[in-house]
Amino acid sequence: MIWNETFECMSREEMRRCQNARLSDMIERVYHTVPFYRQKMQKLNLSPEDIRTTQDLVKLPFTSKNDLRDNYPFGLFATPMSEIVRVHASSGTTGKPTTVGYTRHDLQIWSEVVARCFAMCGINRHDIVHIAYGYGLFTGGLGAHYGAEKMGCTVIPISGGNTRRQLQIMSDFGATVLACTPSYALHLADAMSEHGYSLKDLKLRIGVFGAEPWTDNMRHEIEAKLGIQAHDIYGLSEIMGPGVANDCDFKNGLHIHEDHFFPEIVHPKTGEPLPEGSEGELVFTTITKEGIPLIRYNTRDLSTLNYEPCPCGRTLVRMKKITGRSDDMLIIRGVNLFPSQIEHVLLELKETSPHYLLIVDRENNLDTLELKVEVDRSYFTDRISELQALSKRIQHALNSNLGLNIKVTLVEPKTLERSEGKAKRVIDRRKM
Ligand code: DLL
Repeated sequence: MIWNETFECMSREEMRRCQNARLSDMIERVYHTVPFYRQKMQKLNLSPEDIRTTQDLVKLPFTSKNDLRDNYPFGLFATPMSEIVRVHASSGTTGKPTTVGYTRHDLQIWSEVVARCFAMCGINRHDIVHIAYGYGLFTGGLGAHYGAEKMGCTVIPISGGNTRRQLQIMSDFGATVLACTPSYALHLADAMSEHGYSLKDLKLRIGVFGAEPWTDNMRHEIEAKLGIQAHDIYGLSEIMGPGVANDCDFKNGLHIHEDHFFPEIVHPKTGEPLPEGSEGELVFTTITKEGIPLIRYNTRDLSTLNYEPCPCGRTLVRMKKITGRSDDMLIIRGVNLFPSQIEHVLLELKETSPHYLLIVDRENNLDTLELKVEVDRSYFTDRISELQALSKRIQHALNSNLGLNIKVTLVEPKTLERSEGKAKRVIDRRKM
């Protein structure tokens, strides 16, 4: 089933026309409502008339996560707060999250694009959709929820955590679709036998997995263990949330809803737009969003664009499964984490020095984190109880700031390896 044939199967020519018209409207709007963009354009001697087609976009600079941080919390919103009906947030590079706001119209578009994604996966209104993405400031839970409801599915808004209960509800309610991170899907699959479930207790047929990088090997493993078709859903809070792109039955790239999110691939070092087929940073311009329209937002995700027609019938451009990031952002159990956020927390604590090493691993398909941190010389002691209390305090500070449980191991001053160049702060041992 194709959810919206008009937009998903347009000719290239029609799509360009649609994108150009929407882009001009958006530029006109933000020029008059968002001082940040107006000033940028004025500095470059550009007026809205200079940006009429998607090809003109190169005249404008990129927008980054830092720009959102510098305008925290609502400085980039393009409508009065009375028009904003929802706010979400995701990790920033330091203490402040990046915040996004949605008008009612934005929420309608978000539901539409998620419904399109679900249709690409083969989901229909008879499905019972178990949503184990987190609900809250994270966009995963509510984003998937509204899309599934729009489609008319029966939604189980279970949110994340509590594996035993997830299995029980999935089995008792007869869920046919599972939506969660791919690593959690594998964890659920592996935990089945321990909790007394087998595949015959579940009616699952489709999985909608995203929010973190995963490989086709993981896809095959999940499909075999859960007896389902596993699909990849991509998105990010800044652009909308889940639903920016999704793969169809052919699983050969994710169709981008380019009538709402105009994609470019640029060179990670020079920022130059790259020709079709080259790998680079994925950049999006939102051409219909009202709450917080973003111009040339650099996601730092690495991918490739493919404009070849797809056998599924959709003409929407496809992005290759994300192959990595051009910055140091980690995704831990679906939560985005920048090492600089850890540093930020450590700097607030006088007992520690900012010399640390973060070790990321995966146990039973769940990410684990260990932080080795040097105790400041003036606080170093041989008393085990004092050290234990200190590591608890650090763990608590990390948890309340980052929302992640991190095992803290204190080490003596000057024991972590110093590097002459860029400090090595992270060892990622996860195999995907
Ligand atoms: O993770 C939105 C989302 C929720 C997508 C549920 C899919 C499903 P953020 O927390 O802002 O938003 O994180 C966005 O996560 O820039 C990518 O680095 C990564 N990411 C999201 N989906 C995928 C995916 C949500 N399918 C960041 N494959 C993005 C690889 C993904 N990475």
